[in-house]
Amino acid sequence: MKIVILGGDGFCGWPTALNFSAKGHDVTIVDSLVRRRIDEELGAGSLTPIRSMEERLAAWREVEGATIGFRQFDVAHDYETLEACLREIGPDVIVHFAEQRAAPYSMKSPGHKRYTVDNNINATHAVLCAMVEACPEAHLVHLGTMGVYGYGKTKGLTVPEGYIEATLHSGGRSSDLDILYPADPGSIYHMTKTLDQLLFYFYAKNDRLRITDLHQGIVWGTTTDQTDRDERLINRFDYDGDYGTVLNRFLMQAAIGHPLTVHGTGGQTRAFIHIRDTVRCIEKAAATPPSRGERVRIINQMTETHRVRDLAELVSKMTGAPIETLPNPRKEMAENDLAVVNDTLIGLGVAPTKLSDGLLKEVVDVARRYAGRCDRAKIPSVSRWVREDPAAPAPQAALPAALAVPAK
Ligand code: NAD
Ligand code: USQ
Repeated sequence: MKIVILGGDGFCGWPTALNFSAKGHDVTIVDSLVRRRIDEELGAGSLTPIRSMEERLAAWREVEGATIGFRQFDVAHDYETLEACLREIGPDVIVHFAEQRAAPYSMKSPGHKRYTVDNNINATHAVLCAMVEACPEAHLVHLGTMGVYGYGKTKGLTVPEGYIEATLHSGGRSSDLDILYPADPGSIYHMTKTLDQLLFYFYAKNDRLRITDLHQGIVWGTTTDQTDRDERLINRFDYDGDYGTVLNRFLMQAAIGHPLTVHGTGGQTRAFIHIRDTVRCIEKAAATPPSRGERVRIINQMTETHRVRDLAELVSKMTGAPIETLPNPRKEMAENDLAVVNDTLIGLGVAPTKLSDGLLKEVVDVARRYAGRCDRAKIPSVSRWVREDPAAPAPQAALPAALAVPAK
């Protein structure tokens, strides 16, 4: 298949591109490399020494004998280039990772909130719009989030895959129908993913585009069979207070002798998936597109749920790292339960990688190898969901000009 990977320089995108290429597909990465500029803005790069895109692709050619194409442009704002690129390649599948994905980054300041909405909504809309013009038969596989469902308001229900049967009451009448599960985002970032869902709904209905939305849990781990093949193919490992996600942060903190940073009671329950299963699930989903005219297919891309404090205890028991309970910088339920349907992923033949499979130690080993690159000052999560003093001026965290929402 001809596959375009939007956001293919990122943590999930790079191993996905390598996996498709290793399976013999014709892969082109599109990325503006904006994440590398955000690393510079935050002064906190990947713990692992990721190479330039040129070096990555040259290493892959050497190791695998396969060529991956690369186009550098902004999917959200360079529409003509995007449409021309899709017209020229004529992809069978487009995998869309090209969004700002950190909840704390999206809450840092008015500039970061606006940047996240502008980038994510315009990127998704530009892709859909360009598909109608250039490749209406292609299958769009989008990386969404479990966070669209929200946490703590599921009232004991198991979270279904995207849709829920509802009975609506109005004007003394009632009607049964399947609706998108009510959205309940917990950050500006998560909110953009709920808005993406409506864009998908419209384009599937109006233009009969074939769309799969993968509601993915928190990804942990860092290596895959392909990234392991050469150090120049190494994947990103975020550990800082904005982009580092909870389990990888705990494993990295344990590796460098930093206390494990539990927010609040640690009673937050979240869904998780290992990066190797992310890559496998995307491969299977790409190969099984919905038909034209079918509703958006939604898959819960997660393999298990865990409570944050249980993860901290697990990592502490494994490594001896102490646990530190910190005031929660986020506005979220202190305690929540979470049960999730993931029948489609299992039905596609993905055998879930579990925390119990011994891979936690592998992440600690990777973190220990590159511990010298860690800047401990970047570990605390300093982005606040709510201003402590509403009368104080809004935070003016500087957004680099290269990321700023363009003036009209
Ligand atoms: P990442 O930040 O590592 O990668 C995103 C990539 O997209 C970066 O290389 C960035 O440069 C690129 N990009 C962003 N905006 C762009 C634009 N306008 N034009 C071109 N390129 C652009 O993030 P990731 O962890 O790989 O996440 C990828 C996707 O998966 C995101 O959409 C995210 O919401 C979703 N997701 C990630 C996780 C996780 O735990 N990492 C969990 C659930 C869902
Ligand atoms: N947390 C801690 N300590 C930390 C970091 C986080 O206790 O050091 C807590 C947070 O307060 C939160 C939970 O851990 O309750 C998860 O935080 P996270 O940063 O690991 O995950 P989140 O912000 O939800 O975002 C990540 C990805 C995002 C993806 C989402 C999937 O960055 O792209 O969409 O996971 S999900 O959580 O299922 O919505």
